[in-house]
Amino acid sequence: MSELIQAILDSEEKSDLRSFASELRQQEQKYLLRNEILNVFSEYCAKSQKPENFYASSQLGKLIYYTQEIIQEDSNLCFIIRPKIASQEVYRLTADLTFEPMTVQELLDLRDRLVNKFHPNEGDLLELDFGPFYDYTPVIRDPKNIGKGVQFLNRYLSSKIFQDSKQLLDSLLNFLRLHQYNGIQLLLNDRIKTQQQLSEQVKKAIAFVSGRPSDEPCDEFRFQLQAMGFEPGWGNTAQRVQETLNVLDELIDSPDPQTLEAFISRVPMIFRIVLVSAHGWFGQEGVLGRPDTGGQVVYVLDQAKNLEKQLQEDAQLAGLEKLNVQPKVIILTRLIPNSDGTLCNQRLEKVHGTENAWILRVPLRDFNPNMTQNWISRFEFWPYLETFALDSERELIAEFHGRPDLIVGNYTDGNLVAFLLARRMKVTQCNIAHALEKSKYLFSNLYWQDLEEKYHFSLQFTADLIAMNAANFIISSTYQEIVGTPDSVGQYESYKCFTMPELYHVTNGIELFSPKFNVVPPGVNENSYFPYTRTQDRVESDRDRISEMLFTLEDSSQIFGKLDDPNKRPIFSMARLDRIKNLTGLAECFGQSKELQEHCNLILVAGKLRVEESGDNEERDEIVKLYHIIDEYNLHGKIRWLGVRLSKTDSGEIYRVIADHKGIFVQPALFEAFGLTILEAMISGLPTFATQFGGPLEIIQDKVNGFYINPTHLEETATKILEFVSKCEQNPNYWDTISQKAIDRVYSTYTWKIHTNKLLSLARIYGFWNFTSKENREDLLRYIEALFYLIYKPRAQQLLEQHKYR
Ligand code: UDP
Ligand code: LCN
Repeated sequence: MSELIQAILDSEEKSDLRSFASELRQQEQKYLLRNEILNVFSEYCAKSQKPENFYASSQLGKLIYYTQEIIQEDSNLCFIIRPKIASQEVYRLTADLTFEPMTVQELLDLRDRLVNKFHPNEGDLLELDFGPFYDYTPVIRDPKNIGKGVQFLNRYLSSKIFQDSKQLLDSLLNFLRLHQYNGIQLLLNDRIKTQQQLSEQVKKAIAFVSGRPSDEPCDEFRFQLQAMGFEPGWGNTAQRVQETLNVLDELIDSPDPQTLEAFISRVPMIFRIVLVSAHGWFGQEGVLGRPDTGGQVVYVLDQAKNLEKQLQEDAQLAGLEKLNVQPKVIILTRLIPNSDGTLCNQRLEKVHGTENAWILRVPLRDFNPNMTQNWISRFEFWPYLETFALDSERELIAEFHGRPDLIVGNYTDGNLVAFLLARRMKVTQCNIAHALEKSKYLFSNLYWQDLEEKYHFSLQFTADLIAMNAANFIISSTYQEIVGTPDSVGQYESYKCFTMPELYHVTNGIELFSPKFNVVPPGVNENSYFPYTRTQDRVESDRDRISEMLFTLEDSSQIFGKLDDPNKRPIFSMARLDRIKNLTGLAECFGQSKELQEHCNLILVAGKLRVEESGDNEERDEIVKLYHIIDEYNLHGKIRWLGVRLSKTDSGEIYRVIADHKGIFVQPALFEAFGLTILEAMISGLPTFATQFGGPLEIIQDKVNGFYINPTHLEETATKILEFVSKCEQNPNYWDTISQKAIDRVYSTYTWKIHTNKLLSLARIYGFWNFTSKENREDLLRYIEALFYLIYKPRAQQLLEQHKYR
């Protein structure tokens, strides 16, 4: 960047820079974000009659393109520049046009001064820096490989085997001797003690099994293998055993990443998994659409079912059936005594359609019953997590008759509990964010003190730092969840460097280039959500009932609005009623476009219809706002608002019925971390218009299998939808083409089979990596513990005090 800046200063663009800087100084706002910077720049270009391509062709335009933020202090301007993904440079532009680099500390101090929270005495403020702990782990170099941690590790480990085969093969041998199931030894026994023996015996065993019929069950020759040093776990048939041994043989002789991955993915080492989803209503019926209960619950339930299936398949292929191996998956959540008709007050609930997957609900310790007996917002949940983890540990050990093999956390609270459990039980920890609130709320860290009463971000962001650094690996649904796009910062990236004025400065909050990050997107439940054209799998009476509910049924207790013309093309959306989901924005976009109203009806499935029924601030505000918009634009006769909570089958059928009517799905969120409704709509065959802010950018390929919208530009969004509608009116095949492409996209890229395979292979390779690298994480974990006890816990205690009087 410094060359680019120098080039500007040395050229005639210097005077443009001067005038633009003066333009910036005249802005009322002292803190400008990217969008605002671009606006000021285009105003400047218009005013000074710059050629149309000035932004693209000039050096200054380039600088502006890379600038994420500009902060003004006195006559200085601080440019926060992101020259490439996951990197940041900061410069001060002074009044006499000198550019000086600034340190991270100077930037954080400047931000503090901006909100009048600066403490000039050095050493007044705690500085958090996780950088040194990553010094001893290998890091990815090229930002485009971020999120492909496992490929990187495989490459790294196999090259290590190649260079230093003695040490790594020793580790591999010890690793293979480690595995047991319920006290039964797997893979290797004491007859194989050295690397040399391993290599010889593998060849012997290959020769032995290759002489047997390929489909002979492994039990028939179990004792011969045992005598050679091999225990169960190599395969269910002679052929499978031979294949596995061949892969090992190849790994010993000529290691490469694919062979390593192929071998480790076959090692039977995971049988018991915990998925922690602590807050919210976690159940199988009647919970969705409530505040805090949305995609995460859908995701975890589907993941549990599919993990069980995959573990069973793997155990069967490994030849462990006769050992009575029964993989078990437990979803750990809180028990809510006042459960409002749901099963959230039940300790144990079997997951439908599984043999051994369970929801285990552990109550919060008794405190003010107004809090602990009821649902608690995720923003208020922090004081209860430590004791919840302690109590859960006992219950998990009882349920599993031992320790689990893998603990997966979900969302900040679940990830913190996963950290506490994994630390105590010495188990591999995996994190899943679903959404990191930090990027959802603008300036949430800078103004944390003002927001504290409502959101308690000081606890949430501290918990995030703890859990993401402690995790052995992290899976994200998209690449941009980690490091954003060329012009926007990623969710994890936003934890790299930030200030929490008067609490701490984070100078290096997370290593984005660490192989711990892996992109593993979720799938969609293919039993509930499938293409509308699969009529043989649809139930006619359901279709008629849902159709009536969507378009004509009059029932003011749960449906608002009567359509003047139910035959118009439906624009459909379904989401929880919170601010970020922005259903009100969609209603407003529809309200402002008379033309859209001429062609279409708007149908929303959104939580509740009445303010009195909601206990959530944001939900109440959104309900009021939606009524207001309907009146303001007089949308009566053109909109239906369904305040219903649908069963899984009904929610699948609803998309299909909309597709029967050649409708479209719109997801208008101001920001969406991933967006399961988008997958659901697309697999059903609905042309989908989704926000360009967040995950949908990776799910949809614009104009190929769906469309991006900018939900802050209402007119532009309406025009995009109208363009599509009129294209379909001229050529009805157009709707079918996009519909089919949407279906294909989901089946090719977003299935639970792909997800679970990848997740399990990650868990295995990270298990092996932890074992072989003997990476000493103890110093990192001690640092993290100090944060937990010295920052998190006292603040949680304070919040608990406040809860006394709720
Ligand atoms: N959902 C539902 N009823 C509602 C609202 C949402 O069944 O009233 C379901 C929806 O089908 C999807 C999930 O809740 O499976 C929402 O997931 P998404 O990832 O779109 O958003 P989140 O709520 O997690 O932010
Ligand atoms: C939470 C969200 O906000 C959504 O974007 C995701 O799709 C969901 O969790 C599942 O990961």
